[in-house]
Amino acid sequence: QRVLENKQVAVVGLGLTGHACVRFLCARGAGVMAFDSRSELNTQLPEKVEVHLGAFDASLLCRAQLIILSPGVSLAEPAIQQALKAGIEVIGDVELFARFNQRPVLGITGSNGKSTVTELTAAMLEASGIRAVCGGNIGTPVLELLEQDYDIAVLELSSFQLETLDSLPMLAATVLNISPDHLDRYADLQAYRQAKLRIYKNAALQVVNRDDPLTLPESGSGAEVSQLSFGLSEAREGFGYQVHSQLITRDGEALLNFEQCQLVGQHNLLNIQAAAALAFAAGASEEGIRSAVQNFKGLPHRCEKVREHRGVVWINDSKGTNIGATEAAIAGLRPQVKGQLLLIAGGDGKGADFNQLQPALQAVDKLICLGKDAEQIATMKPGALRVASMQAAVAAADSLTQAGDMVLLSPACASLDMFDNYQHRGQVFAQAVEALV
Ligand code: UMA
Ligand code: ADP
Repeated sequence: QRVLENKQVAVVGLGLTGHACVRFLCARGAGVMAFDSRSELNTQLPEKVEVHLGAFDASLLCRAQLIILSPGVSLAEPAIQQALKAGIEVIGDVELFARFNQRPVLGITGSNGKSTVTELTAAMLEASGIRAVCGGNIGTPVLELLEQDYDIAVLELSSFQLETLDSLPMLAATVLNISPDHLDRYADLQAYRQAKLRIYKNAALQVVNRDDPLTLPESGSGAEVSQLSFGLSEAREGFGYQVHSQLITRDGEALLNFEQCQLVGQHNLLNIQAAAALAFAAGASEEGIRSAVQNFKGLPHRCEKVREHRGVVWINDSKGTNIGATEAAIAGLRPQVKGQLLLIAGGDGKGADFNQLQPALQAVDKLICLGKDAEQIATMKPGALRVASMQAAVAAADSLTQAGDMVLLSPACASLDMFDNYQHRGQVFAQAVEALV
């Protein structure tokens, strides 16, 4: 704790992360300067915190001895680059957590499935009598965990959080999959992938997806580290799947039957295996793992059924915020649809190339697009509709459907062009669907 006392620390970005950092640093006697590029702040900070709003001022930032960068602020930000050049250390909140945390950690990253695997892993541990907490990108800033009572922290880590993390030892870590996302912050897919692979750096066990070679660490790194794989194929070692019996296996032995799980779709078959691999590494029991999976209903806004009305099923996958997630949702749900599948998509595409969504759209009968990048997505399917609001999207879908059809909201885009966040987008969708009844 003495390390922070009287140290001048700059907190950059005053969202969830920044506020947690300010509280943590103030409690440990640091002198805190707080920066946000917004011109107004609608939250209260302790009086002794020096707040600077508006464009980041490098000369002010350079007065700090340590900078804690929020994940939403890019390391490439010119003022941050200037501070780095001046020799000031720049870290993220997870690195700060690493320097104070003394309890075991499991780490989860990937383009999709992170929150599902994080929650499921924690449920498996809890069902095995191990107290687990979830934190990180899932919504609870990691520093807040330090005050809680638990045996193991299960951390969802985004590529942004991993960029500024160096020294967090983990019992096990996984990169679930890599598909294009956040290309407005990275030069290309490889740069994004490199940020994600950082999660393996201090992990005693690397849990990799053998169906997605991009999740494998670069050869030569960490040769002495153990590695385990999961995948859709049968496997004598690690985790696997027997299609004919629907059994998920561990080292070739039956672990649980996928038919008895409430999660559906191939992507969840992988999510379950990854969670089991992590939970075993942290001491969970087979029985705990089985019962947790069987009871796990999935998280809100992830392929969540809103309701059935006039024989039409309405699904909210508002958390489908990139092309890979929407592809998985279409592939996972299509087998359940007797009639037509309608997709509502669009929002802020974050620089994605929507040509990559085109093959998946062949399994969709009608496409309804909204938001900033509606036009780019609409050109991927002949006859696509463009609408101006979620209410209009739901009304259009309602007029086009009959019993046996399914309407899926899986935007393949971030929500911030039209909504507060993905939860808000999902709520507006659900309300519009309820209003039909
Ligand atoms: N800000 C600036 N300048 C900038 C960018 C942002 O000043 O250039 C300010 C904003 O004005 C705002 C604050 O920074 O006041 C927001 O900070 P932030 O964007 O880092 O967000 P937090 O509220 O701190 O939430 C972050 C994660 N958000 C992002 O990475 C964008 C949350 O993940 C996470 O739950 C939270 O920390 C706790 O760890 C959300 C997310 O969208 C769910 N993550 C992305 C994703 O999943 O795709 C990576
Ligand atoms: P994340 O936290 O990485 O955004 P979530 O668990 O919240 O992931 O799931 C978001 C969406 O991504 C889901 O609704 C689904 O459409 C898709 N998804 C979930 N797991 C996977 C996976 N393993 N592979 C591809 N897509 C997935």
